[in-house]
Amino acid sequence: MHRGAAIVLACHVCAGCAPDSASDHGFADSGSPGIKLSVNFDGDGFEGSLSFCADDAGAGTVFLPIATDPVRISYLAALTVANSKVIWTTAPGTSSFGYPLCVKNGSEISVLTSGRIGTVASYTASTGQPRWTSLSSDGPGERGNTYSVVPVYDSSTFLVSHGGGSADPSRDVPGGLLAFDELGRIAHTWAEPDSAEIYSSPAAVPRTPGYGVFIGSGGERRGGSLHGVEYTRTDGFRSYFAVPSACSTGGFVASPVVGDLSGDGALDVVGTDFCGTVHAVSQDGEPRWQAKSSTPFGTANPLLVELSGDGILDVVAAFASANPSLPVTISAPAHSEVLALDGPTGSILWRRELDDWVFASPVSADIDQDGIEDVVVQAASLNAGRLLVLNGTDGSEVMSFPFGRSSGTPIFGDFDDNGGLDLLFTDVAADRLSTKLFWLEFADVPFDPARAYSGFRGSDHKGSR
Ligand SMILES: [Ca+2]
Ligand SMILES: [Ca+2]
Ligand SMILES: [Ca+2]
Repeated sequence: MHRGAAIVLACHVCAGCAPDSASDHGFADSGSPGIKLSVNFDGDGFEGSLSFCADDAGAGTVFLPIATDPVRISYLAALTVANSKVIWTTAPGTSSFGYPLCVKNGSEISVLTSGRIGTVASYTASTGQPRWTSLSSDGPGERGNTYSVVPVYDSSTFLVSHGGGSADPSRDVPGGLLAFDELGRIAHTWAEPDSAEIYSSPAAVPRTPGYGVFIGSGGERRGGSLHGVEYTRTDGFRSYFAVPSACSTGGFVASPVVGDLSGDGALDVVGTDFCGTVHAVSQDGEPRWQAKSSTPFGTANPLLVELSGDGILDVVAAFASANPSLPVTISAPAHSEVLALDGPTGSILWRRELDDWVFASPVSADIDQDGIEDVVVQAASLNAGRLLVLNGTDGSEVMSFPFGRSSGTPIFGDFDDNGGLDLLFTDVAADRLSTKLFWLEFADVPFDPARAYSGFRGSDHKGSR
């Protein structure tokens, strides 16, 4: 169905990177969209979400966090995808996690990135020059990880969540939120009321008198809550609702998303927990519905997308039978369930079971051009991964590619400005020592610059954290 797309493979630097060829990747030379590029990176990009920052000319830079263990060799890589050049990488130890946030201040573009050691750093986007590093902890574990940074007040203030990871794997650091300014100076803090850890990133939407901030707490071994927190620049944070996870053995690891699920114009919040449950509440915390998966672990952020034809957003949620952080569960047979749920009611539109783990957040575009959005998921097993396009109407497979082992979210765009829809995604080697970035073009699918391809309000960071 997508004929004639040229397959062009290039390969760029990194130690031991040999030129690729189409045959190395097992791609047929017809019948599938074109692989335009693959780039190798040393290190583990499993948990890093891609971001793309366009400049005024429409060209731009792709940022990829490599959150390799040990943390001291983690780094952020930047490349211009149009010519496949890696333009800079940060120094080893400037660890990176979550979704790198592009910030435009006049003609100056910078990127904010979080670390696994309680830090946030700002770099000049064109050169990788450090601008500042803030929120430094006294040592690993004080704040735990920091996750995706979210802008509020026209990017004069930024919010970031932290918690969870510690240098001592038996200890989970209590979670919280920080608000800081464009120079990294902390203005306000919020502590998770039950001292639960945090692994998710906040969603923030305007809500009188400031912002409604939604964050999931709890983690991989204990319960937590989906919190509604008010934020104002003058008074800081104030908790106003908390919805508990459905079990005491898992909290909200995925990030919540925000959209109107009932068609009344008011925003709702959707979170997935580690108990196989999707929670939909109003942005005031009133219950809408819950839906249940037979598979427990929700590391993928839910996707809000209209699938049913009624013009109201629906929910796609993915759950896996293993938690990538816990070896005891990853030795279990790979299994996952992708649910499409009617926005107003939570009833199941379709359910798709896979013999892989879906850890990454789904994204959507109308790949088969039938007028209904299709759902792109990355499915991982111990040794391999694949990227699947599921028909948005019934969950059946539209097409698949034999790469995509990652928990980072892929991104849609038109990176070569030729009008054809492109997708960037990563595939991490089974030994987690190297990561390959793929650029796919769906040449027959027009890119629509007016729409957002991933998520819907809140959690625009798209990250799995
Ligand atoms: Ca709908
Ligand atoms: Ca479709
Ligand atoms: Ca393109």
